[in-house]
Amino acid sequence: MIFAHGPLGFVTTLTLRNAWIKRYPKKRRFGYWLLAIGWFGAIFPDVDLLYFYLHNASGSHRDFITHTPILYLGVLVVGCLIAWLTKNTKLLFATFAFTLGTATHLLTDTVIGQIKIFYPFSYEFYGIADFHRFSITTNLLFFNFLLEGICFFFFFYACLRLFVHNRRTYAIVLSVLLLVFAAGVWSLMQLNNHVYHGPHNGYFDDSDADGQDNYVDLDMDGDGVRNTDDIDSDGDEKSNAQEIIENSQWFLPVWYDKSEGGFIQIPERLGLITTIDMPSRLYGTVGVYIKEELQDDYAHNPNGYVLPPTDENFDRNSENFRTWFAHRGRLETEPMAGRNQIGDMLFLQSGHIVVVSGFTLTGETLVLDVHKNRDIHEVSLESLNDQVIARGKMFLTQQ
Ligand SMILES: [Ca+2]
Ligand SMILES: [Ca+2]
Ligand SMILES: [Ca+2]
Ligand SMILES: [Ca+2]
Repeated sequence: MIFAHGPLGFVTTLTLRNAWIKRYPKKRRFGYWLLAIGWFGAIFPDVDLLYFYLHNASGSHRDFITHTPILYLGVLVVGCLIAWLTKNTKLLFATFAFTLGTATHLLTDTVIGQIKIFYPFSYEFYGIADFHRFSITTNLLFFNFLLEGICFFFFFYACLRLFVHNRRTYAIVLSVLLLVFAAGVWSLMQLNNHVYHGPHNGYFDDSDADGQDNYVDLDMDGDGVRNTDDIDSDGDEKSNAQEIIENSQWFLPVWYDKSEGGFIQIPERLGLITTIDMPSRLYGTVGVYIKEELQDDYAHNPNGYVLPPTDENFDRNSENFRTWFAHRGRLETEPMAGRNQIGDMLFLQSGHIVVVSGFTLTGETLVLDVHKNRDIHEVSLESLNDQVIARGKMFLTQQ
């Protein structure tokens, strides 16, 4: 969940507020404080985003202890203990409200993401994506935003019950709320047709059970061959080339992210796409994670990288891509000399990047073209009227 953490914390804390008012009818005001604390608790785990965006963007912000239940269990135990020793019921209720809020945050984060539920006993991430049902995993964004909408609806509904006592106003506001909710669901269904639905390789899973999650495992299927050298990186018995051909089709109805990864990448997290993010997402579907490849290379040889891994655009930079290909001996700067292969990243004269996604029967190269000024298409390279100035060979081996 992205937006509705606070409202959900508020709504769930209503139960505590009611319990408080029942017990202390004369101290109603503190009931409102409990709601505010519930709201605060529900957004608190994302405090690690500050570290991520302001200091170091090289990992996942969900890797931090602030996204693990153990921290808040600790807060609950310590808070209750102090409240019990000092006989302070306000502190007791405040502790409950805060930890209830954090619990709703972690729980709803398992909808589109995964969290380390059993940390520090296990470093594994768990979430709804673990069900591995295609109908679920490809519609997670829809479920997520439907859930966000429901949370917002109940939040406004609760506010209505709390603060509006005039029956006529109540009826009008409730009707508006229902209309807005219905319009929101309809818009979401439309949007859902234009966001990325393609397969993903269980980013936080550990396919080969070697203790390294897929997204940091440079040999994801554990067959001893590095992802970028492996014919079948994710070990699902379909070659990378075959999967690139198939998976590039998932991009075709997607809308371009006109903010170019802006608004702290929320449109992108919604499933819209930019030119620079398309290759990473496409390679990710076969089990090759560019960000981690680049990080690994940077650790050995930072020469040529224009942005460091701590920059959030480290893996969203054309020059960094080129540097990585060059360091691995896979950058061809006289591209007309060789042959295009599936998965090649082509750097065009205009600065645009495309990925080779197929060939026509007559041998023409087809590329996945994600461009801000046109619909996302799979087109013949020739039709782009743009010269290839460099070719990055993503996969060494072809079928
Ligand atoms: Ca692994
Ligand atoms: Ca491998
Ligand atoms: Ca393999
Ligand atoms: Ca495969």
